[in-house]
Amino acid sequence: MTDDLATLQAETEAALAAAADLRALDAVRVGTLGKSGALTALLKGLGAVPAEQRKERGAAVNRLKATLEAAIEARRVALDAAALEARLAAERLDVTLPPRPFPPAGAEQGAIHPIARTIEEIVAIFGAMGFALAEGPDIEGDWYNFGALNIPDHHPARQDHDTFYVPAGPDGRRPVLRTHTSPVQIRTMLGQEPPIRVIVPGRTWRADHDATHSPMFHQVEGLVIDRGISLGHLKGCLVDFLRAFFGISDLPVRFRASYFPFTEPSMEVDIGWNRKTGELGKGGDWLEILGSGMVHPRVLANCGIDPREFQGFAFGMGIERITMLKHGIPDLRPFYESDVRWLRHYGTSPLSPATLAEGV
Ligand code: 2NL
Repeated sequence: MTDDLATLQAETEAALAAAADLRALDAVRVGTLGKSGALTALLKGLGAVPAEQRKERGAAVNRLKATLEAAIEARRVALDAAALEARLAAERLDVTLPPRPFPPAGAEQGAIHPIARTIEEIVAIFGAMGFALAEGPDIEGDWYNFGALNIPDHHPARQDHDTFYVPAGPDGRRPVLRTHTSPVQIRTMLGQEPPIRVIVPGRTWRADHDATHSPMFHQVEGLVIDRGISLGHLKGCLVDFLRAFFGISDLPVRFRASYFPFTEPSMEVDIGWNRKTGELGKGGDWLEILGSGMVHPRVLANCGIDPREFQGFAFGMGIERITMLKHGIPDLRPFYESDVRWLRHYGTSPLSPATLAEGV
């Protein structure tokens, strides 16, 4: 190797050894192999070498090029490894540290509102049975809230006295604040093919206001549609739900014939309790807890489902009511008053989500 090549090799190797990081390395690479690099200049100069020396000189320059390329790559691998080592050392986690205090020092612990908690519990129970969560708008069209559900035009629930209407728009239709969550099931049936299994919690509205009624309250409804669905499925599903929700494995449950325009047959569902003490599960008295039935064939047809092929059951209950029963809450009004003493007392920790592991 001629002196100039040996010098370039020695200088470049010294520069590589001195390059402390990937940026410095790149500067060496550009200075050697880049457009105006030292080695590139040697390659460009080959044309000026006398013909008889050109072959040998060309081979020597190209050997040096390969050598330097390999040296640069080796340095890059070494610097990469060193950078990773440094990151691993700097970002080391001590998994033996105790958890940070929650809430942080000086902050107040928040709590999950009992209504939200009951919804989480219901969704956990029905979720384990294969139901999907469905939600929809508070402001509904008249047909979704009443018509599709086989509720006749003259029905009291449709009267201005019982229901909140929004002033009519340019099309003359009056939107309604949904009086139940059923319009979400109507939308579900219109939007997807059976089989359908949905659980539908949400805010609902009725023009009622006294010690046991609020104009805004919460409901949860459920809907199952498939081939061959029977009252047996309805009963098994609701008995399992009530026993899981109230945490009483032998809770007595009674089905009693009733009437709803959207189900046929219809049944109220009662649970056993002691009227005097309020204790659930024993005592020989019955307490109405929810409404249910087989989806009326006209409701299925309204949603484009052939009632000769598909059957279903549905149910609905008031969330405030079952929450008050489960936790012995005596008064409805504090649910909406945001009194932190009440919330602290009846709220649950945000760090203990509802699961079925030890009962919800
Ligand atoms: C109650 C009773 C009920 C339903 C709700 C329903 C929904 C569709 C079709 C058929 Cl889309 N039924 N929902 C059925 C029976 C009873 O609620 O007492 N709620 C508080």
